[in-house]
Amino acid sequence: MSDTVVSLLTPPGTGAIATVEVRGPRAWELARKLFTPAGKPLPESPETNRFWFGSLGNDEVVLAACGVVVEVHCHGGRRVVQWVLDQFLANGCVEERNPRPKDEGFELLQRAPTFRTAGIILDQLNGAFASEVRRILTLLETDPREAALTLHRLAELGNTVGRHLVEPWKVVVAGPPNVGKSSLINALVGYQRSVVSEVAGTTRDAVSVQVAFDGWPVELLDTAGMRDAEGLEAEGIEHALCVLRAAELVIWVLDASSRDVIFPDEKTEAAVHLPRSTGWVLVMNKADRSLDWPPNYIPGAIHLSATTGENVPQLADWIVHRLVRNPPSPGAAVPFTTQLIEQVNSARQSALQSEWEVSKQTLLAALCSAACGFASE
Ligand SMILES: Nc1nc2c(ncn2[C@@H]2O[C@H](COP(=O)(O)OP(=O)(O)O)[C@@H](O)[C@H]2O)c(=O)[nH]1
Ligand SMILES: [Mg+2]
Repeated sequence: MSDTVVSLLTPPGTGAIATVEVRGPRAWELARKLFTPAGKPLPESPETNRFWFGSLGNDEVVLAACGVVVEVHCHGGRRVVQWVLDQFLANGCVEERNPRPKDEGFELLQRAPTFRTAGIILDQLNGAFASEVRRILTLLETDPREAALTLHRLAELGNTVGRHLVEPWKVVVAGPPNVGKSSLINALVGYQRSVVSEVAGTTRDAVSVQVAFDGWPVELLDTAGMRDAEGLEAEGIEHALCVLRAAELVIWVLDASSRDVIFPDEKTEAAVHLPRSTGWVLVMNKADRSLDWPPNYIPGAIHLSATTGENVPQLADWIVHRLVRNPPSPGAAVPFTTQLIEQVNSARQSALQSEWEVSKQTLLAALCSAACGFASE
């Protein structure tokens, strides 16, 4: 039985470029047999951090190697890819079809919307998650309480940051009509994107825009004003309610220049059935034309002006603070796939109930899921 495995790392189907990975003790030997370099012959053993141009059959490819792993970057047409796979299969490799988390990690890396989240995924592909899990496994033997604490922190990072390395947090801007919701989104984004109008209630559809605050991906969603209305507006409001229910954070905007401030109250929350975990931020907009409010009239509200930009950066900082209270330090472990997040949560749950053996087994399974080949060693 062969212990050298060939697999397609890029998603199946036609693409511009495909990556075929060969992993195992014969990987380099087979690369040397099948690959014709454009320049000097390949060295006897692979050199890390180098790549070679050349060809495999008629296809021009780039070869990269690291330890027992060789990558062939070839043209992405289905037939070319199959042909490349076939060459390695014909030479005794076995094909691995099930994508491993490492591949999932690479896929996530490609989809990461910011350098910050890409950096976190890369840290995990370089073994940060695996080594932290190993450390916890050792702690489970020597100091279970410390293990439980460490697991708790790891699970928290998964549930907050881990879930948003690719998918943005949903932050909904809501409130009565004409308070400056669309203007606030524009101010946050820094360019004109939503419909801004003098007429109350013109944002019929929720308009969304994706931004990065401090490197964290955030989708800002505009909503129609919350009020009783008929016809088209009523439709917009129904849509807004749906958007609100999906929110991770709601920025409720009030108009500091008007006596008619409308708070989100229990009725609003009940009406939209917001999950308890949804956070709220109160904003008093139009600070440039603010009435003379007594100090702290609305406790915790951020006074700002979408028009002049006053305190808008502070709101962005506040949003980040609410979404990511404890950001991971550079190189820290973060459960980075849905499966790993679930496994770590489940291991934490077992540790909380002092079911140390179950916790250990779950972590071992997570370690197995996260086995990142060359990266985790
Ligand atoms: N003076 C002042 N006017 C603002 C401010 N923000 C928005 N407005 C004005 O308020 C009106 C309604 O704004 P809009 O963003 O469409 O409100 P929305 O209905 O809540 O989306 C527009 O005329 C805006 O120019 C602000 O900070 N200061
Ligand atoms: Mg609007």
